[in-house]
Amino acid sequence: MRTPAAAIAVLLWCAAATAQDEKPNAQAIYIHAHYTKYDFRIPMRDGAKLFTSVYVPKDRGTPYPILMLRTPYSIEPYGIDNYPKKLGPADSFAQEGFIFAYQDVRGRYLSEGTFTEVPPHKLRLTGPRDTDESTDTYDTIDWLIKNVPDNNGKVGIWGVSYAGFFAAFSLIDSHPALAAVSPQAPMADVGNGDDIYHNGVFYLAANFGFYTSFKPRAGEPARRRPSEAFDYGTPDQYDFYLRMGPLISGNRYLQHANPFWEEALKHTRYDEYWRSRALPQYMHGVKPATLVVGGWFDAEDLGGTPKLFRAIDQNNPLAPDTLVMGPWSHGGWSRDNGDRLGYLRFGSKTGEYFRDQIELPFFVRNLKGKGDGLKSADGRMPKALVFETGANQWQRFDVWPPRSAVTRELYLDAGGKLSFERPEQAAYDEYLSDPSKPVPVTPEIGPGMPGDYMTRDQRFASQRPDVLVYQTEPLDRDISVAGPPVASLSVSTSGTDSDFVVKLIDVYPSDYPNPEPNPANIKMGGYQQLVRGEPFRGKFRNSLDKPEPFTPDQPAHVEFAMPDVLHTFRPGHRIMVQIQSSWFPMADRNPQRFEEIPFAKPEDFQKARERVYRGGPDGSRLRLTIIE
Ligand code: PG9
Repeated sequence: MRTPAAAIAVLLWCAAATAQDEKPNAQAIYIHAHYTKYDFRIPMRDGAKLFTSVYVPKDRGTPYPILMLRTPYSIEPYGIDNYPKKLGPADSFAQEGFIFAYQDVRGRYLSEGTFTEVPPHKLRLTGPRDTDESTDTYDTIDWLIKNVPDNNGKVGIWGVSYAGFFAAFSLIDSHPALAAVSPQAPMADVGNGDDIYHNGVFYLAANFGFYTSFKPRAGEPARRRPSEAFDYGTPDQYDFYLRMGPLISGNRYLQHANPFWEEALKHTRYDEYWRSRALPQYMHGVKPATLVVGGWFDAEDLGGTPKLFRAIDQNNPLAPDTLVMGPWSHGGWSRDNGDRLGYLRFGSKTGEYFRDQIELPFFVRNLKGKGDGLKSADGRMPKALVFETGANQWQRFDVWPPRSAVTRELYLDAGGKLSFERPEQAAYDEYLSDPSKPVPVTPEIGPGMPGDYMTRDQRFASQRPDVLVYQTEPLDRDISVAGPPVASLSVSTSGTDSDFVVKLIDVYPSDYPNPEPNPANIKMGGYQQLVRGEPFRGKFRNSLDKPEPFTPDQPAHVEFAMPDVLHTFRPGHRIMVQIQSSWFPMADRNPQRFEEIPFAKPEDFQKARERVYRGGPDGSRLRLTIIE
């Protein structure tokens, strides 16, 4: 972009910012020098006005596309003289040049109307003034292209997490000017697989922490007040949640903080309340190019990301769509180098690669008609641009999961063995699951769901008597698993309900080198890296909407798909499976009695003897799609 002669204004702004102790970095200085900010109250079809800040390049006369973010988390900084330190999804976007529009969604901060948590899509509007997030997006785009001077008539939308949900929403009955959308870690199915429930299991630590700080607005539109972090009164969240007891006891902190907490506790089944909030079902007639982005180690919104992509891909064969999955935690691709996470090293700066080689070219191609976008040298568009963990390399596939993947079954066997040969001998292994001593997520004292727990060493769990462990011999060749691993279990419980958590683990050889430097003194020899783990609430084994008790000690079939992976188990490594009945305090505890769990009484939580059957035609196994 051309440098404008606004140096004095920028210097004054820098001086003011410095006086307020905000140190403007080079990017902030660039933004202030090259963009002018305008605030608009954009009218929706029902008259509600949504507050929108628009940053317009100063070199007037050149048409630019509009790149928009819609968020419930505030579009700070407010005020036309206050500029953010970043515009767009990554620093390079401001230099490339776009008109950036940021909007507080309906009912949040300076926007009028009423906010509904994870607002459902209305299949039928009651009249021309009825609205949902799809109409709000449509009305906003319509207004922007008609009122912001020098736009080129094309609009793109991106967003991570909650904003990713709003980005995905924009694909429903989209405005014709909407040309490119990137839902990133979109909360595409919060009732199953994303933030709130996973197969009927409530993600306690994720939600509790969130709702203590994310609260509805008290009245009229207002700026964000500084939020106070919840004081757990202890660094030990395992202990905090154990002492809190049944979920209903959380009401003493949350009842009047956020009604969504109470809604979540009321809707323990995957009922209409959750179904109506799941976006994949509405992905018909998608016209914009889409880039669906997620992190293999995203503790919050991994489940919905591939589901949303699959729905877009299957229902819209002509819409250009690509899935990007990298070795990232929640939103890590938007801020981190991406060369490491926890104790894992990925051999390259995967975050930078995504921002520079994938995200920017995607929007530049689809909004400016410049460059080749994501096309490779041979002119092919990838369906999936996916980082292969274990082998640490990017892969491009023209279908996801890749065409060459074949289904193989990995069977649990006697003596803690795991094998691709089906064992003839039928038997079982058992453990005692005690809700008063649930299996923790990590061995450390700290948060209930650390952001990188999905990369963590599981050796602490192998040592527990209430965790079953099965592993292969050291591998003599690469085994690359692509797509969703499926747990197919034959189990019984002495109670009438139980959870079953299945973890797929990569066991490193005992001579695996430690990282350098190694301040945490981590021992990588024998590291048991969590590749994928997912819990399942047994009473939902036949339907997530119709719970059924177990008959005590009678074997029952429990089958569920875990979120996708692309992971290569290297020669010398072993594949391990762990099975346990709690994963606390990330997952709420099951009293192991058939009942409405949030409202259980403390004395309802009882020990249960869990059996996992192996061998013979019905023995427990993992179904994997393996690239051959
Ligand atoms: N994924 C986040 C979240 C939403 C709702 C409940 C809990 C977490 C988020 O937007 O950050």
